[in-house]
Amino acid sequence: MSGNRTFTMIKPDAVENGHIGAILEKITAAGFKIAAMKYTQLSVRDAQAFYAVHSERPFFGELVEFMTRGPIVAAILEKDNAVEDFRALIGATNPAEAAEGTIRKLFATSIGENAVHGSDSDENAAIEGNFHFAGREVY
Ligand code: FUP
Repeated sequence: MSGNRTFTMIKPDAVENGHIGAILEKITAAGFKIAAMKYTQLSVRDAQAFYAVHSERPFFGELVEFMTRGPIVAAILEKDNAVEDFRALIGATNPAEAAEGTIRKLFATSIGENAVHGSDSDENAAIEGNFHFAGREVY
């Protein structure tokens, strides 16, 4: 059964380019409720831990550098079928392959700087949400 929560980050590129408001508008217009949210900057250690699954990949160093270069917006989002519906809303990892109207198609510039993160499973949504938020920060 699919869960009703997912985790997202508006990444440093989208923050730098002034897209926080437009992205939150797309998210709420798609029916997601905000269960938790914060504006914060990842340390190198945070980014290495968050993306540990990619630690052996050739792009890992660049990914960590990118994700730590400026602030992000981290949020837990709530909706039926949250993980799958949010992945559909953001589009493919590579914006060149993302469907029209998706957040990455609209706001991302490259596969490395792709504007938003969305959890890929209910299990990872819970792990990632717990990484960023204490229980009392989730409503
Ligand atoms: P996604 O689940 O769509 O965020 O994509 P992945 O988990 O596969 O990748 C996580 C992040 O690694 C991406 F958002 C950007 C970075 N990445 C690259 O820089 N190059 C790649 O070829 C694949 C991923």
